[in-house]
Amino acid sequence: DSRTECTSAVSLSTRVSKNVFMFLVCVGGATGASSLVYDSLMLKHQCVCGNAHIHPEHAGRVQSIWSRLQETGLLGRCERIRGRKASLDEIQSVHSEFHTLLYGTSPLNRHKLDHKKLLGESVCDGAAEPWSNNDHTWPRATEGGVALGAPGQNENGFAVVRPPGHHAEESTAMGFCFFNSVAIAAKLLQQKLGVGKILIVDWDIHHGNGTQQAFYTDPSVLYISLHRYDDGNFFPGSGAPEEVGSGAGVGFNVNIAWTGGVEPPMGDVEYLVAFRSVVMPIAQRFSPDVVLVSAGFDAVEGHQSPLGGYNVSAKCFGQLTQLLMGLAGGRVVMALEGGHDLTAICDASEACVSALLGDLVRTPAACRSPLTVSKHWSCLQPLSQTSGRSQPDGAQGTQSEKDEAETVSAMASLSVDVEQPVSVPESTDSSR
Ligand code: X5A
Ligand code: ZN
Repeated sequence: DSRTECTSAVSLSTRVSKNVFMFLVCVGGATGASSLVYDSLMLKHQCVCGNAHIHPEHAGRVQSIWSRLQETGLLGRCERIRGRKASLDEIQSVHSEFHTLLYGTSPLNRHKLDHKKLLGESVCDGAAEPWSNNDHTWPRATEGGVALGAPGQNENGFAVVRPPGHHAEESTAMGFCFFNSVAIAAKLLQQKLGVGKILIVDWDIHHGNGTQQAFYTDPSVLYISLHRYDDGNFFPGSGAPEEVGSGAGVGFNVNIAWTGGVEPPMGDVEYLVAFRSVVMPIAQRFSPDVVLVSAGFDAVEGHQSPLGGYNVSAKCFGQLTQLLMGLAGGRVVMALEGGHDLTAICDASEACVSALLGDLVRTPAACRSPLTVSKHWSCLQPLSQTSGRSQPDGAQGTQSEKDEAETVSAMASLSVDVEQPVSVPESTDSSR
């Protein structure tokens, strides 16, 4: 069971005190705005060993991304949202009281907990797992921030947050995760802001076992994860395609579980095809009110096993972002999960924020203008409208025609070799 390594992580983490942040994620601003969430408080979460470079999940991750967004001018084009601390009650929308107090309060506050268990030996065993935190950063660095509002039409956002959350279960911290930020955001959107249906897309290379657990019986939250599975031999070991939800939630848990290792590694083609053939059709039928993305970037080229192994390009995640923006009236809110190669996570974050801002993702010239061949192929009509942040609303062409055109366009812009579908031109009056 590949979760074993995690068990040691958890037992270690219960012996040390920590500062865990829960920053989130939901945005609300002027119509059409893109928002970014970041707070330097999140830099304080670190191992007591103080040896940041042996821990892949370190403060430099979010610092680098934030710098990149600044340097590229993307930051200046977004609204900045400051998170606020989550209340213990809010965290308990997903986590048990014990877990919430254990990771979300000062050691001095933990009167309900077993102090021997908590304050026993405080060690870093040198393993490449960061959990423990430094009491010196107390008390400011506690629970982190939480939803500020539901995004409106064409509002979207990107939360540059750490630590990640999607592995955190009701009462279990694992895989660098303590509180499940995205799951908490989804609960709060529903409970406090009256949002109905929420789609969570999780493209971190690891299965989001915590998120799956949180909504396994819930038909109002559709969880779709793409992850390296390898028949259960890749961390965390869960995420089989047979795990489809239970009770009222049957069908609302979708595991796109890659198997077959890394020879060859999965890449842009597989991710685009999965979106085209599974993610988007299901998502369109579900018709969510808001889309949350557990945006881990450890599937991006530059990450080796066991923290990666795939070859998806950073740009591809921009394309996937653009596809998701066709859902929920463009209300797409992304939160960083895993990924530790700084170049890769900066490139991918840049691509996603750029897509959220509506920057044109290149489409083939043959499809772009009404004066080209698209005039003679009605199936290409929607492509002429894909610039800007909104997707076509289906006035022309069937959904599957639109999907096809979008995938072809996305692949063309990524310069991957795909066989173009061979078909006969439609009758001459089809261009009307
Ligand atoms: C969030 C994330 C990876 C955990 C791997 C543990 N965690 N070996 O990517
Ligand atoms: Zn991951």
